[in-house]
Amino acid sequence: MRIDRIDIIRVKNPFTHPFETSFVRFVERDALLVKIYSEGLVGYGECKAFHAPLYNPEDNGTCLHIIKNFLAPLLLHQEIEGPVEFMQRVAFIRGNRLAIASVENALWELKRQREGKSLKTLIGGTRDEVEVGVSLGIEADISTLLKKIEKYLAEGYHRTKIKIKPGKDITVLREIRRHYPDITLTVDANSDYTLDDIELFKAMDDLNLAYIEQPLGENDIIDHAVLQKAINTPICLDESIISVESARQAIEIGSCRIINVKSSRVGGICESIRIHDLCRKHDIPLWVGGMTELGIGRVQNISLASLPHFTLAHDIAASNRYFAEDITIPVVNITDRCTLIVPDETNGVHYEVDEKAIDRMMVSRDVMK
Ligand code: OSB
Ligand code: MG
Repeated sequence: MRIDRIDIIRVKNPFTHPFETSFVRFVERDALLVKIYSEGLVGYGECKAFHAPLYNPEDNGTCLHIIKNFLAPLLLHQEIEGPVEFMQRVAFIRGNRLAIASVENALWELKRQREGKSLKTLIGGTRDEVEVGVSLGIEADISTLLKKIEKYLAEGYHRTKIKIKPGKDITVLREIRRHYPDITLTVDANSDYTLDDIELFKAMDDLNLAYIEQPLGENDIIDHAVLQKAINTPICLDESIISVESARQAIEIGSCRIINVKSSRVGGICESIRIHDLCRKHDIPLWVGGMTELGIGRVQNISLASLPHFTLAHDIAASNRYFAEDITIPVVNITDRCTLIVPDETNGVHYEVDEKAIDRMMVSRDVMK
């Protein structure tokens, strides 16, 4: 395909309720959209970076710079076969995976349209629908959190994940378990602890958590292996898994027993498929992680989750879990079984981009042609 024009659109969409993690309290989704024009078609990719480098080293500013000055020039007015060839062209770039993934995702979307197939079919997905879990932020008090848990359990969410940070962890979790002894419960520390906290994690073994997500730093895969040997609860790595190589190393030294895949964090769908295949071989269960994405990213996550070894509930909530308005038609919504139907060629499930909604949310636009 020939690439004719690339726009980078910055949008802001307010959250209906603030979402607090150990690293920041989000009040809006500040995101970049990459819009690639090719031979009369348009493919969008959503960049999953945030306004600041808080979750990983990239942010919207660095992504805008990388896309504009390094990625777009590799494509503009050139022929390219698709996302696989794009990944070969960007192999010289170190890191900057969120930026690379946003363009890679847009190229998958163009490939999908050109071939008249679903993303599920293109990547070899096998599931018709996928189960959804909810990720709940840190709240000022336990009663507010308990009310939220109740609300999402009533909606049928298959797994309840609670964000924790030092000082807001074991006491909160014990209280949740007192009210809900049997629910599938997990925690996400977003890298906010160290091995000095090992006794705290040992104490969590009594809480029957399905997993503890990313307790230690992004680069601490050795310390994660030490921690995993000291506790019974499985560790699920998020931030630490940035490539198939880092997944291989983490599995080899026993840093985790579960992995959450975000196609953005690992540089795209091509790399996500490699991680999927590796983890399938090693029997490491997988689920698709979320970044409070807008609809474009959310829809691509649903298709990724259709791969056979994504066996655990995903952080791909209904759009209304975060937003009053979104950028797809229809907006992503759950079934009465709290699942998401994976779009394919036969089931009539199809999402269009809501250009008018994007225009309402737009704060800037860079055009390259
Ligand atoms: O660590 O999984 C995470 C949100 C922003 C950044 C990192 C994470 C999260 C979530 C929310 O947990 C998942 C979602 O519903 O999108
Ligand atoms: Mg996480």
